[in-house]
Amino acid sequence: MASLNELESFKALERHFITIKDMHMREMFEKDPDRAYKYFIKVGGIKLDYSKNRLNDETLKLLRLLAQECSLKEKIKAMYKGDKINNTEERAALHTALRNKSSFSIEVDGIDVMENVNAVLRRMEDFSRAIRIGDWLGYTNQIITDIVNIGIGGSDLGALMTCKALRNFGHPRLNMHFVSNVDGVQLQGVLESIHPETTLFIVASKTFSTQETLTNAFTARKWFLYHALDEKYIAKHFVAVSTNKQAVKAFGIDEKNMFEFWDWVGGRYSLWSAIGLAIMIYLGEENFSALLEGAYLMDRHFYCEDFENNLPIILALIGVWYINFFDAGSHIIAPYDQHLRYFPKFIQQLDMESNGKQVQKNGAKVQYDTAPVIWGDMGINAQHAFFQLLHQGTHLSPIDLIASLSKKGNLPGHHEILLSNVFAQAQAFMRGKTYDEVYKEMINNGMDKEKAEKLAPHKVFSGNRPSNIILLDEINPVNIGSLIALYEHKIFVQGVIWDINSFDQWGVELGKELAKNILAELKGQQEFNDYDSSTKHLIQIYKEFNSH
Ligand code: G6Q
Repeated sequence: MASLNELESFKALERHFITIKDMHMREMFEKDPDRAYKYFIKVGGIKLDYSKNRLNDETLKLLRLLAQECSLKEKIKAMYKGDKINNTEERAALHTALRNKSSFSIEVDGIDVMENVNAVLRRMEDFSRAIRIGDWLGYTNQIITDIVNIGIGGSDLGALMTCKALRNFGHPRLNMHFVSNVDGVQLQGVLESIHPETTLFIVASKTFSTQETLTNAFTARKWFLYHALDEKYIAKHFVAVSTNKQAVKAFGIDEKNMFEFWDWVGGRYSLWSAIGLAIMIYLGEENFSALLEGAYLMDRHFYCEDFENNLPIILALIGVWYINFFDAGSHIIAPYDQHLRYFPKFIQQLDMESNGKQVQKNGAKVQYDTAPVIWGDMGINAQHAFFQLLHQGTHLSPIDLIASLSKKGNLPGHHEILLSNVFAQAQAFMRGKTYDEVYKEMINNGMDKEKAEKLAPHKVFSGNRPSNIILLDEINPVNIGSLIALYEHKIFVQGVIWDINSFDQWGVELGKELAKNILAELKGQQEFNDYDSSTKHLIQIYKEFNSH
């Protein structure tokens, strides 16, 4: 594919950008009050208001042309039918197969994957049911009360985020724990709060070779055996989720206690697979199925709907507009619902690990920006912290404000406050406050002219700062499934536009590789001399500090 910036539609967008870049959204709303209705879309239980963006019909038309010129339609089809679109690892990216609720078969290397997908789902269901109804007993015949998921990155964040998001649907007896950090403080804290007789450990690792996960898993195993005294009890308290049968066996977990998935499931796209075992145990098989249903709904929408009415495509193109034309280097995710507190973290991995790339699929260096820095936090708290920069700082930082419409479960009076803040923030980002408005307000409040003139510049908000408002009808498994799939597809579309491989992650390798020698050095097992002076110095400081 030609470089993005050489495409006709890209050049047309560059010309169009010059005509629109200084236009204020206030003006756009005044000229076209209909934009609130025009730039609004609803899919299932998710609504998007994208009217508060620096764009018009022409912008959207040109962005859609760009998507066409990048063969987006064909590339969506290729992903869904199992083509090996992850070209550097020669793998398909088939998370859509994991929630394929249709009866269509999907093939990889000529083999229908749906049979295996459904077989593992059935096994997960049987196992989850047994834990939930108390049929699965620990080594002293007690029911399981605590689940500890040991995994990191894609084998942690999806399950953690979803369990927290859907806490209201969780089994009241089950306490969920997630251990990812190799800093023993985390595991120790969990071990101090659980009992070996009533705990199930899920060791979740696609490769089953991840240092942090295996270290935590071995420590947990040791702790368990210290209490249980007999290895035969491991089978009642440890299960594995992995693609690597041999390594699971070598760890001492029986194959019948292993839940399989496949190399075509990327870590950060894996919560729909057996990696979601913790989710299924906590929520139950029906709610897990509803989660898949919600994702499937978004998958169908993404596949079938034309570009103009396609939610993930709209979100993706708006993002491209800011990144490649306005030079916006970051994007903020701000949920206004306590359940979604891990959502920014989850999207941070999903987006930045997928699209934080610097070469096109053919290896040529990109001549344009790719993924923005994704950051964010609970919106309501962030208003009292970093929103200052978003309102008055010098960077253009587009933001997604995410909230649920339903008051259900909230304390009286709280939900209205929450939602009024979502709407007010988006309004403030868009409108801002001019010098005249600020000045007049101060004079009307009785301030003297001289003081008002001094203070006014500090109280000016330039506005014209873009936001998307994403409203969920309510927080439930279907809507959470749709929301996650929405972002997955948004990220995919952007990867297609930038012609990068969204499904590999070579960037995480170098540090891991270098850590091996340094670890041997810190343990005093080996000495290497080819470090830079800073690394050498740091190693020396550590050794000296711990030598007495
Ligand atoms: C995700 C990444 C990465 C991965 C972890 C854990 O897409 O590949 O976050 O999930 O490094 O890997 P394992 O599941 O193999 O332990």
